Amino acid sequence: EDGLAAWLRYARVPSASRHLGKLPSAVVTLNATKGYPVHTAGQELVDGIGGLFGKKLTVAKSKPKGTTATVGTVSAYVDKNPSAAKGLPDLVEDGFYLKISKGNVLILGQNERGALYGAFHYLSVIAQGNVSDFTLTSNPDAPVRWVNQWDNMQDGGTHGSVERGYGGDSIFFWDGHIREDLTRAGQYARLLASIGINAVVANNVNANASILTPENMDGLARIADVFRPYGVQLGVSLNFAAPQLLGGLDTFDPLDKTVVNWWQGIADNLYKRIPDMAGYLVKANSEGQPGPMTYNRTLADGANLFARTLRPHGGIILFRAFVYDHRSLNQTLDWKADRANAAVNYFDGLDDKFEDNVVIQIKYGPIDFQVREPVSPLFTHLRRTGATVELQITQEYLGQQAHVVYLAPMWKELLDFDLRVDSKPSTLKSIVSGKRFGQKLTGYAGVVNVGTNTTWLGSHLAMSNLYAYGKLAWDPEQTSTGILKEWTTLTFGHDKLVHDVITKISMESWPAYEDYSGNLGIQTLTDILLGHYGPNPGSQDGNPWGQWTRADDDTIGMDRTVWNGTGFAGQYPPEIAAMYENIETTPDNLLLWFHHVPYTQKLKSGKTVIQHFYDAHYKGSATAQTFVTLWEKLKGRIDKERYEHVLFRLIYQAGHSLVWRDSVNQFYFNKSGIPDELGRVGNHKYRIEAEEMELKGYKSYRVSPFEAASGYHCVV
Ligand code: BDP
Repeated sequence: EDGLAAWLRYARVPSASRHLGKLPSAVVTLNATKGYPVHTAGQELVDGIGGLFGKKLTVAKSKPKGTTATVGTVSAYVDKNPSAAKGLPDLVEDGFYLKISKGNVLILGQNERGALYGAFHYLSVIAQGNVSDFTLTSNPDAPVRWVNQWDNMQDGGTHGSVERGYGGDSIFFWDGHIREDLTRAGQYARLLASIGINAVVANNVNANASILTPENMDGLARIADVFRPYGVQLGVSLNFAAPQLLGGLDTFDPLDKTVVNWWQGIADNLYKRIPDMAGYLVKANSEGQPGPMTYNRTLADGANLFARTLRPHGGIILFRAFVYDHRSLNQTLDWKADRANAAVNYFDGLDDKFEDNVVIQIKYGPIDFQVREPVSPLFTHLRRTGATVELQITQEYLGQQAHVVYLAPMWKELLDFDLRVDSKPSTLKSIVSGKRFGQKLTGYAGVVNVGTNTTWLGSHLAMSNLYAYGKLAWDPEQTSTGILKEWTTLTFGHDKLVHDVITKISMESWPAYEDYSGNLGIQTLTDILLGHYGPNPGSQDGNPWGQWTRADDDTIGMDRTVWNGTGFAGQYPPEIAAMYENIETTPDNLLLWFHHVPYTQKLKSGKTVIQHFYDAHYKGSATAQTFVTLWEKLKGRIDKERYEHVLFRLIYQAGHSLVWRDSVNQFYFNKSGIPDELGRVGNHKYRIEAEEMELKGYKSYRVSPFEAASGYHCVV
């Protein structure tokens, strides 16, 4: 079990032979064409029921004798059975209808993709051991359910790396070109289709203009070809300066006629090759990327340029709200500088300026995928223009797949958060479903940096995050534990102990990580300038990328109030602004996000901030130690390959959580000089420093930041 099949293993269910009578004997596909989703659905049903139950199905064009699974679009079905139309429910785009009755299965999609989703759903239900009759109508909560890969076409001129990818090289690119062998890309599309994802942007948001050469456009068409059987559409990230970088024009001004024509040519050429292309993703004027503001044009001018070239082809553009100037934000120069303010400021006044095929893609929080952020207030400012929420399945700031962090509970908290627009219920999920403000194009974008590693993400357990992302984008009402249960059964089988252990580890993992990496809303205290991985609280301040802690010897936290701080709290609707403005009503877990307080500030729990820091870091890392012993209970209950792989990582996580604990605690102890009430911090009297031992074949090195190793040294 190398992980390649993920949750689509179709492993034999317990007592399979007892259920054979409740299963179809043949598959009928309606108007199926090879290379399109209805045909794929037929194939999956044959493979799935064969694998799960050992029953070999035949594929028939018309109704054979015996029980059948019929799969197709509603219209194909109604063409053949006009009288059935009345009994069928209303489906929205990509939705499906399932009717299971005594071994006969009817799977109808609003479109071909919906039919495939229905087939995957049916297979998932029976894989979980449920072969009883049921009827289900399932419609997606939002139309945009995209994945963004951050794959580079080339890296130092040699191969395709993945920015913030922890699972190997790109499955799409190699050596500046699209790979010849796209088998993995097809397998990826299959996984994504099974969780309702309908488009993938294959190249990095920090886009290389060379993606648009004729040769690479041909390559993109080959990617679209391997996606198409699964109903996954291709999207492309653009470099705003491509007219200049690639096209040889002397400008990339979005209002310049030659630029507009150049981009129209690009859209026409792409759609000639890929008639069903989903559209574009654009990162502009952010972190050094070019954009319309270079020419004093608005972000709307920039987005609309692409929207208009896509309109004749039916494409859409996801335009990112992650816009800020990392050079002008230097808190040492300006106490009020706050990157969190950037998105709302830049998009101010633009809501009614966007074309209707523009969607604004907004990261869940105002900064950047931190372990705890408030919901971005920009969601409340766009009422005419639709928004997608950008989630990060890749655990960039959350342990990079070397730490288990099950993210569904965090996403649920964000999606359920009520932003109280106009003092009315306004949960994030109701905004990104389009229900709250009535926009048509809204939804979800997930950064998923899979790679060539057979585990896809670099860790078997991290795949529950990808699964949960798709499930929540389809239906945000599902529970974190319910999704996890499904995923565990499909990935590891039915053993109760396996379920108990994976549930316990997963559900404790985000709180534990928050506890040992950065609590009370101070954000993930990672190294901010390099890899965003290990602890380096000192690196957070005094640089323009800034997740700033504003820590000094007596105080900590970022004052984002209107009355005294950066004013960020005032970007929320009044009820929420009032809650965050006041220290008494700000929840403890966001205290340091919104307020600058003494280390001795009392929390609602009665503890001081600094004592909470110390305790939380001990608590979180203690929880991580238990993951190892919990997992060890599963020896012999799951296959050796995955057991060992996960165990190795959990042991590593347990150790690294101690490094986190001691670094962060030591750092704030040094700063504040306030001792830990329990005498633990800075007191390692039973610890033996490796560098003090006799070393054969090892050398001792000084460590930076010093607090990341006891005694300032590590041994390598
Ligand atoms: C940051 C990542 C960087 C991305 C950027 C983005 O570190 O690699 O390019 O976000 O989302 O978190 O554009």
